[in-house]
Amino acid sequence: MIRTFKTHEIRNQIELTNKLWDFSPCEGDLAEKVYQVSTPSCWETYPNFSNYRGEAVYSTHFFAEGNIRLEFKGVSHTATIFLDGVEIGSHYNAYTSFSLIVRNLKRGEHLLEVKADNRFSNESALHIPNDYMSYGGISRPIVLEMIGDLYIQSMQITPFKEKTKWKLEVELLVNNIGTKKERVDLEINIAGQSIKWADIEVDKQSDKKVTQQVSYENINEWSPESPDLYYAKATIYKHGNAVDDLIDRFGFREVSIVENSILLNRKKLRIKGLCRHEDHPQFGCALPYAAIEYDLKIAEHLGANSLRTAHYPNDEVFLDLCDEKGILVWEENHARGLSLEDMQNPNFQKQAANVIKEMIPLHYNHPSIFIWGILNECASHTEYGKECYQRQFELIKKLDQSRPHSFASCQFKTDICFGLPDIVSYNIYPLWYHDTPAKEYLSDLYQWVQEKTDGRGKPFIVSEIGAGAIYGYRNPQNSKWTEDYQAAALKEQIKACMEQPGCSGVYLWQFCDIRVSDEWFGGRPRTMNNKGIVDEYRRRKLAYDVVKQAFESYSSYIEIE
Ligand code: ADA
Repeated sequence: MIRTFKTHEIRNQIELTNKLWDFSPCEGDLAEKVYQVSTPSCWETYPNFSNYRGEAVYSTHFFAEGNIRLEFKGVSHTATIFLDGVEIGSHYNAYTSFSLIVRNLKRGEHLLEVKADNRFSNESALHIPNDYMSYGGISRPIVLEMIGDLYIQSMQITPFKEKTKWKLEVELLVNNIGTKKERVDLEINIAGQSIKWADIEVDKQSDKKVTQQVSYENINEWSPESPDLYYAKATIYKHGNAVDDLIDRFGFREVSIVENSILLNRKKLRIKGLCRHEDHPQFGCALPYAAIEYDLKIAEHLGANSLRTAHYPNDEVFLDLCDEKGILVWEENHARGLSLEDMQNPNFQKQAANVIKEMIPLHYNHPSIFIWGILNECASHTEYGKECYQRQFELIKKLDQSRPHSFASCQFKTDICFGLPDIVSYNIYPLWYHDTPAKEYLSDLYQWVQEKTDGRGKPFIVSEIGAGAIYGYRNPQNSKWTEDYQAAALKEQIKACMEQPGCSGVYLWQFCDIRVSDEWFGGRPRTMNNKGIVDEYRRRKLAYDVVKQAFESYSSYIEIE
C-alpha cells in the first residue's frame, strides 16, 4: 500500500510494486539465477538469501508515454536505477524516499531495473553493522506517475493558534519541467475554503513557491483522544483546465515548549512511549499494512500514547495510521551509536543531512509527529560531535519551526550538547547493564543535567529504558534474560521515570524483539535484541501486563500547578 488515502485524483498514479518482480543476485553461487519475488520485500526473507549481503537487481516492465515521475519510497540501502538499460539515478539510505523524472518517454513497454546494495563499507556512514538489521531490497513501494510539464512538488501546511483562533500557513511548490515559461492559477481546498493564487508565472525548468495565511472557524482539533484529520487538495489550472493535483492530510494541533513542559494544544503531555524498529521475521523491515496496523493495535492495547521510530524515518503508511489513531510520533533521522571515528567518516555529514532533507518535507504534514530526533547515542561528548549535532539541529529548524527537536544521549554525565536541543533526552539502563536502583540513578542524572549542563530548565525525557528477556525463558532464580526479571525491572523503571519530577515521560526499549547484524551476536542471544515487550512474532512476554497496568495508571496529561 502506498498511503492509506488517495493522494491524486487528476494525476495518474500506478503502484509498480505489490506484484512479482524478477530478482537476480550479483554475487555468489546463485548469481546467474533469476527468481520471482513479491515486492516490496527484503531479500533476507527469500529462501537461500537469509544472510545475503551484496548487490542484486530487481526488474519489471511498465507501459507509459510522455513525462513520468518515478517515486521510490525505500530501497535498502543503496539504489541504482536503470530505465531501458540506461542509468537514470542513484540514492543512498534505505529509509527515505527519492524520485526521478524522465521527460518525453516513447509510447510503449519500458524496462525498469533497480540495483540494490546492502554491503557495509566506508562509502556507507549510516548503514553499518549495528544493533538492528540493515536489510537488502526494495523494501517500500515504487510508484509510477504520468505528469505533464507542470506538477505540484509539495504542499506544506502549518497550523497555529492566535489567541483562540486557528490559522494555517500554507505553502505550495509547483514545478515546470517544460521548455517554456507557463502562467497558471493555483488553488488549495481545505474544509470548504478555497485558497487561490491567480496568474502565477513559472519559468521553464524551474519551480515556484507560493504562500498564504488563512483563518478557520469551528474546526475540530487533532489530539490523541480525538484524532480529527482534514484533507487539503491542491490543483494547478492552465487556461482554466485542471492539469495536476496533490491531496494531503493534516490536523489542527500545536506542539510547544513552555519552560520544562511539552505542550500539545496547550496541555502538558506525559509520554507513555515505546521505541519501535521496523522489523519482523516474515517481512524484514518491509512490513505490509496489516502487520504495521497490528503493531499499532498492540501499542494502543498497552496504553502507549507515543512511538519513537528508532533509529530512522519510517514508512509513510505507519505515519498515516498514527495520524488516524492519534499516536504521537518521535521521528528520528538515521543513526545509531556512531562513535567519533564513525562521525568522522567523510560521507557522514552529507549522508545524515540528506536524510533530514528528505524526511522533513515529506513527513511535514503528519500531525502525529511531534518531535524530530537525531543521532541516537552518537559522540555528543566530543567537540567534533557537537559541531555535527549543531549543524543538524540548525538544518531541522530551517525546514520546520513548528516542532521541537531532541536527541537520545547515552553519554552519562559527559554530554556537552544539551544546550542545542529543545528537549533533553537520555537512554538509561539501570537494572540491566548495571544494578543501580532506577530511581536513584535517574534522579542523580536529572540533578546533574540541571546543575551542570546547558540543558537545565528544558523538558526532559527518558528516551530508552528496558531489560532483556528470552520469550518463554524462566528459571528459579529469576535471573537476567528471564521473563520474570524483565517484568520486574520494567515495573521499577517505569515508576522511576513517571515519578521523577521534571520528567515528561518515557519510551521503553523496546516494542518487539528484533534481528541484529551478525557482527552483534555478543551479548545478544539468538543474534536478536531481546528487550521487546513482545517477541519478534508479537507473542506477549510477562512484562506485557506489567507495562499495560503501569501505562494505564497514568493519564496522557500532567496537571499544571
Ligand atoms: C541503546 C540503543 C538501542 C539499543 C539499546 C540496547 O540505547 O539506542 O539501539 O542498542 O541500547 O539494547 O542496549
